[in-house]
Amino acid sequence: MNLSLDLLGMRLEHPILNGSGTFDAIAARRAFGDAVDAEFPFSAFVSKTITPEPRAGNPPPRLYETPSGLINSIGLPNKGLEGFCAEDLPELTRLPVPLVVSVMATSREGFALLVERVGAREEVAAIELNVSCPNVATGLDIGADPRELHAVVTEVRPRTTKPLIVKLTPNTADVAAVAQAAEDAGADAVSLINTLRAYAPHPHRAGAAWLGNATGGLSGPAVRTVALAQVRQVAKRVSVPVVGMGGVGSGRHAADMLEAGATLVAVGTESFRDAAAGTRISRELDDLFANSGEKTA
Ligand code: RRO
Repeated sequence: MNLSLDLLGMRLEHPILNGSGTFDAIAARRAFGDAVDAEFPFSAFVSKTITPEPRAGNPPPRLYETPSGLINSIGLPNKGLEGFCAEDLPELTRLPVPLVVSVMATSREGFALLVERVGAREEVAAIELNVSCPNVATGLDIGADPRELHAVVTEVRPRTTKPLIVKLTPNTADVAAVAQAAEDAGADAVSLINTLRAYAPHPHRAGAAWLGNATGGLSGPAVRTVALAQVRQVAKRVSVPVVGMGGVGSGRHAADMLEAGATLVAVGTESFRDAAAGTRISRELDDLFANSGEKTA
């Protein structure tokens, strides 16, 4: 079967991408050499989220394993806009697939700066806006509030001609209303879900938190059915393409996302167990379609 598609100005060999922050392509190349580029697991690469200024990230511990899931509280460590453009962008440009850069800020101006600067680089095929954070001026979680999100996307939309993908948070009352606000303000696509807010109690100290930052985000198989419900809800509401993710670990899971209304599927936590999961899942999806005779069966 031919799973390739043209979407958001990108030629994609199959519908499987990585979820932002779950596959470090630069570290993989350092460890495995050019083999990583020769059989890259994803049809496009989404970078770890960057912010305007460098960040050290959260204090450890940063990970907690749950039954069928993983809580992370990484806290967005990154080199900042300048460091990313100078050091990481040249490395990521060598990848054999289109590059999507994920950005996050705590103000409309911060998002505007990132989008303008990143969007001006011809190596960048599309920009993902990670809105799972509060606006420091209004105190509202940008991705949890339709009006706040509408204002952010309206601010950044005129600053680039590159496709804008808005990465939605599941930690909101009405994810479809937030998705609708993103589309109304000019988003070209939405992606979901980011992680579900979660708390891990310390195993030995009563009342204490395990994670250095107390709370984190849950991902992995445990969130897959939540993700499917939200992808269905959003895909029914918006007409822009939906990138579905959350606990996808097999071709069958990817097919479930497509049936729920996604056009592309991202793999996240599964890549920690198997760095080649993207390749396996796209092959399994291919086999499923070949055997069923149609793409949506
Ligand atoms: O860096 C993180 O802790 C993090 C981010 Br930016 C995100 O969007 N989702 C997540 O689960 N962790």
